[in-house]
Amino acid sequence: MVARLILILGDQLSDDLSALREGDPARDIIVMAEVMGEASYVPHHPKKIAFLFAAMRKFAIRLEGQGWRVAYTRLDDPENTHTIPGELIRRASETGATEVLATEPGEFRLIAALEECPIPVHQFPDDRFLCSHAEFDQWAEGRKELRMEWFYREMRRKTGLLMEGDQPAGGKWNYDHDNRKPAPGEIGFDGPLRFEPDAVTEEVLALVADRFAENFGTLAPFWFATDRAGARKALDHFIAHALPRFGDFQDAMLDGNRFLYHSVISMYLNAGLLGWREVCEAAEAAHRANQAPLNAVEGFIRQIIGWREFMRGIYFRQGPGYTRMNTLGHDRALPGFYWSGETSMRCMSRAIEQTRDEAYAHHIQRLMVTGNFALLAGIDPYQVHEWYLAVYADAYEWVEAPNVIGMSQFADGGIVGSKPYVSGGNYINKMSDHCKHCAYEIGEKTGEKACPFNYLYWAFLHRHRDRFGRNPRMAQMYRTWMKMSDDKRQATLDSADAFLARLERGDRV
Ligand code: FAD
Ligand code: DLZ
Repeated sequence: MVARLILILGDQLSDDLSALREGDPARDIIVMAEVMGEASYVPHHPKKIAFLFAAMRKFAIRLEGQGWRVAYTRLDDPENTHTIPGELIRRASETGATEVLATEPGEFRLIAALEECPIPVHQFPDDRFLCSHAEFDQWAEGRKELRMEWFYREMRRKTGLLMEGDQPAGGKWNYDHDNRKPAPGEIGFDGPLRFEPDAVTEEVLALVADRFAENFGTLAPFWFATDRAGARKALDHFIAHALPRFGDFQDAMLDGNRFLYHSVISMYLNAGLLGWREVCEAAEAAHRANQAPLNAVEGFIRQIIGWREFMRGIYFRQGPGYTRMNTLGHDRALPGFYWSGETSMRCMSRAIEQTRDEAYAHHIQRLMVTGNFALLAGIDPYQVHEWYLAVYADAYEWVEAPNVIGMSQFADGGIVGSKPYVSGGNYINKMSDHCKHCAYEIGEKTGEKACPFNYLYWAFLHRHRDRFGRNPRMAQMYRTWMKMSDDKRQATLDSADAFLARLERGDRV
């Protein structure tokens, strides 16, 4: 029988991949390829590239150990065509294969490239997720609004996670109310489990250091797990040492602590080294063994079977045009300090520095610091999207775009969220200790010394009053704005204009 090719992409490193289930080790040849087409469609963080290449190389070795033949292309292979379709064509001509089995990629760009490939590519659903495209569409059909909370309850019922019969454990679906504590003085967790690079990883690190030296982000020290066993250890470490306090301080930020009680497993989940079910079951087991409280475990499981699946559903339902949405008409260029960290706003510089060093920032840093600033300052959402896609080790379009275009920038006009996530400096001050170290004054509302989030927030509301003024969830804020004296409102708008002019001139802000 003629051999077939089985394509495995860098974020498809799972034993239970649909394309592998369709294949036959005695007949088929697996194709894996490090290509510039994927490594440079945005300037990925070097840690992200190194993580994926090392994990891909080790997954190829694992597959060979299971009896598969693997045609693996290294980045520096002189024959490398540097695109995924190019590598499929090359391997087909080497082996005589006439068809390809693939699992659907997580990005429309690559789905289209496979559809256009001269060799027929059968794309099987990526069933490593809980909710299929058809199931999400069925749930969404006919609803006036798509809200994560309703979707999440369906997923709880479907999985039986934290369920007692048909009722949620503890009597409530959602314990978020208990999960908004400000930054604690001390953190009793040393952060994610760190791994020493082995020989395979060292070789990749040398390659990445050589080829991607210009990209934003530091490569060393490199501490990620790069195989399934390591990723599982990192998960177990989180469950044992951080999960119990995950809920309480989920929204907190600290100037001197980058991870607080977060799991830092998104890059492993998204590359396929961990699966949603084992992660959620490990958390649920900790709760059943009285090792983690319900508010923490419910909050954690909601992120995975709720937000993560919901975001994927939105991406695939909205289609390829989603990343270009710009409902608010924002068009300012992304400020240079997103790439240098050189800003006097302490919360921003800390979030960007840690992004540069770790290819990681936690949810509230992404949403309420760098995302909030971009939205308040009216930055072009497509440029914001490209930045997030490049700088985080967990970033793939299916999950990054709905978080950025939808949740963070409101560029989709309310498909993901019913109101924009915007705040003045007070929120950041309440949830963190950054403001104590900041060059700006959090207590000042106008003028050069005032925290820019303060006046940009009101200027944003004012600018978009026609759109948001009648939103019941924002009515209180508009009432507060209208209660201010004319002079105060004018001073606020003047401060915002002056700041944005400095930003556009490229002055340090
Ligand atoms: P934890 O806080 O420990 O949460 C546990 C897990 O829940 C995460 O590992 C992740 O798999 C899942 N999760 C939590 N929130 C979300 C969410 N909103 N959407 C999807 N999954 C979620 N997440 C990505 O995986 N890739 C991205 O490219 C990405 N871009 C984002 C951009 C913006 C502007 C925002 C606001 C959020 C983004 N997120 C993204 C969601 C979230 O910030 C990260 O999943 C989380 O910070 C990863 O860190 P963690 O593993 O420590 O998560
Ligand atoms: C992100 C990424 C990078 C940096 N490099 C590769 C690569 O060389 N080969 C590969 O197969 N996949 C890579 N990826 C992951 C793909 O970009 C990802 O599969 C698509 O964006 C779909 O999610």
